Amino acid sequence: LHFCAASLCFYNPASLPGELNLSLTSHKHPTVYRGPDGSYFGYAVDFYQATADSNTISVLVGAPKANTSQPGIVEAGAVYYCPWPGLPESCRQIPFDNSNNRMIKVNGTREPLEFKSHQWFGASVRAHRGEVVACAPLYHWRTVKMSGEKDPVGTCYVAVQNFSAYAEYSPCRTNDPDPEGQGFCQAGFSVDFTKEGKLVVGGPGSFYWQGQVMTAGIAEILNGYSLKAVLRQVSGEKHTRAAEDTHDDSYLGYSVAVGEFTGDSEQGEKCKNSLDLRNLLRTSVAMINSTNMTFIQNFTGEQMASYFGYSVAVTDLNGDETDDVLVGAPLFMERETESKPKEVGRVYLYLQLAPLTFSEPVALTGTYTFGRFGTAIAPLGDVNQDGYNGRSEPFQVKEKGEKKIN
Ligand SMILES: *[C@@H]1O[C@H](CO)[C@@H](O)[C@H](O)[C@H]1NC(C)=O
Ligand SMILES: *[C@@H]1O[C@H](CO)[C@@H](O)[C@H](O)[C@H]1NC(C)=O
Ligand SMILES: *[C@@H]1O[C@H](CO)[C@@H](O)[C@H](O)[C@H]1NC(C)=O
Ligand SMILES: *[C@@H]1O[C@H](CO)[C@@H](O)[C@H](O)[C@H]1NC(C)=O
Ligand SMILES: *[C@@H]1O[C@H](CO)[C@@H](O)[C@H](O)[C@H]1NC(C)=O
Ligand SMILES: *[C@@H]1O[C@H](CO)[C@@H](O)[C@H](O)[C@H]1NC(C)=O
Ligand SMILES: [Ca+2]
Repeated sequence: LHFCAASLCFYNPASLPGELNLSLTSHKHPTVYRGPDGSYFGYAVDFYQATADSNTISVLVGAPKANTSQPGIVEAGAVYYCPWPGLPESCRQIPFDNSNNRMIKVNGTREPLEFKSHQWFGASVRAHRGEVVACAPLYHWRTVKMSGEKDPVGTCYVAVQNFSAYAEYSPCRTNDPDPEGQGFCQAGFSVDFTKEGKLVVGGPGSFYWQGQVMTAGIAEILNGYSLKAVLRQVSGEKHTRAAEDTHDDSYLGYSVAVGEFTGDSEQGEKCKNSLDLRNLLRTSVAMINSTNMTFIQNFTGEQMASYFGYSVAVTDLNGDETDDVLVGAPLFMERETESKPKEVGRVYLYLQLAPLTFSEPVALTGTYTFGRFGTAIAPLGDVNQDGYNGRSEPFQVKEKGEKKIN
């Protein structure tokens, strides 16, 4: 398997609904995939390989406003499987969930237990070997209260063994409703896999928007899974806890990325913590120990309201087999002397020099005013299987409604 240059660009789904332009060899002959108009096809994308030795790669495309075959549900959102190379109409919806809203009997009357319409399924999607996770951060459920409130807890679905089994994982659908609990969690706003294949789910709305990060094993999610188990504690699940209210509005879990930073096989996660109310001038990204979900260290932005941490990515950029960290700040303003500040966006690169020791950040600044450089960063991974995660610029940046991987 060999790809020459790798370059991915797709247009902002809002400006060009329903079309994804993918080019893995050159800009001249891109593969174009098309989804339904208005479905936000292309909102999330990942590459998928059924098994490590499989010689085909396909593309998974999230379309969070797509209609599905789920009875009575409007715009649930979907994830499409697109063979690559493939024709524009070759993408098919992956049947993560074919069912209607579950119902519950409350005080003698049947009521919906959950609300899947407009849930934004496919807003996040990630693949790891033959396993795929996709989430619906705006999935609501009725809560445990008699009064029947609707809380946007969010939910995720996993597919294993090349889409032969599926299970739901909704870590915030718990007995702890309302904004002060996990009711506004929006689990799956961001999601990733650890290298061992554990799931890492970000829920930025828990605990008055302090946010929360959960991890759970795929095997544990599948083991004993039942549609009837609405409130379910997955064994071995770990999560960060509520902190003092000075941490409200931190949005921990707005974005997550996983890497190895301790020199052994342990992994730490990087999670956004965009605004810390103790000090409104500070924005930061927190590194969390995935073994016991405690904070290890924080990376701090240089500019207030630059949205430092809007996106994070972890990959080995310099080929020394240690994970490095990229942090996006898409609203970063460049201040040139005697001119108005220009909002250009910035991406910071931290090279890991030794376990948990990082270089001073190298800043890459956007070139277009209002280009929001750094909105999305994704390591392309070893798509050409040459042992490097890209060579010169193996990250994806968004600028002027276009995404590129070089
Ligand atoms: C989904 O279906 C509804 C009603 O059937 C329609 O109004 C809406 O435009 C459709 N949305 C998309 C993205 O196709
Ligand atoms: C349950 O139903 C009874 C009789 O219809 C009613 O009096 C009671 O208020 C209801 N309880 C709740 C919590 O809605
Ligand atoms: C994996 O699933 C896809 C989509 O259903 C299918 O096209 C492909 O042939 C399957 N691959 C293997 C190795 O089973
Ligand atoms: C992460 O947590 C585990 C379990 O408590 C601990 O053994 C390990 O030293 C921690 N790692 C760091 C870098 O704090
Ligand atoms: C997590 O691990 C760190 C480092 O070993 C330790 O200091 C801390 O107390 C642990 N926290 C919990 C909640 O176990
Ligand atoms: C990092 O930020 C988190 C969340 O704001 C905070 O709880 C933690 O104490 C900070 N850790 C360090 C080492 O500064
Ligand atoms: Ca490195």
